[in-house]
Amino acid sequence: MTDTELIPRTVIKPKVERPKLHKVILVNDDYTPREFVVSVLKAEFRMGPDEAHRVMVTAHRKGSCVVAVFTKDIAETKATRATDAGRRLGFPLLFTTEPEE
Ligand code: TYC
Repeated sequence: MTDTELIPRTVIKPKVERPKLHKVILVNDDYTPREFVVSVLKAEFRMGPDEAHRVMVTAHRKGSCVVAVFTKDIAETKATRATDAGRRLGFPLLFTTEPEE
């Protein structure tokens, strides 16, 4: 019998699950200026001007556009901050979140 056979073993099964990602969605409205939407996308979501413009135009044409995916906390914080940036200037700009399938 070897020494190691006397040691009771606990088999630890790793139980780590990948956190579910949440989408941040930009919602169109009739009042927020296009350039302001682009500036919020650049500031809050670190987008370059071309990507920010493309996302803004997609939301404008289709009603909404997925901006990015994050863990739940980060998605909600960014959506709130971006929505508040519009509200401070009296715009109805809205960012929402929803879990990815
Ligand atoms: N529809 C707005 C306008 O014509 C621009 C806009 C685009 C607003 C996307 C919100 O999520 C939005 N001024």
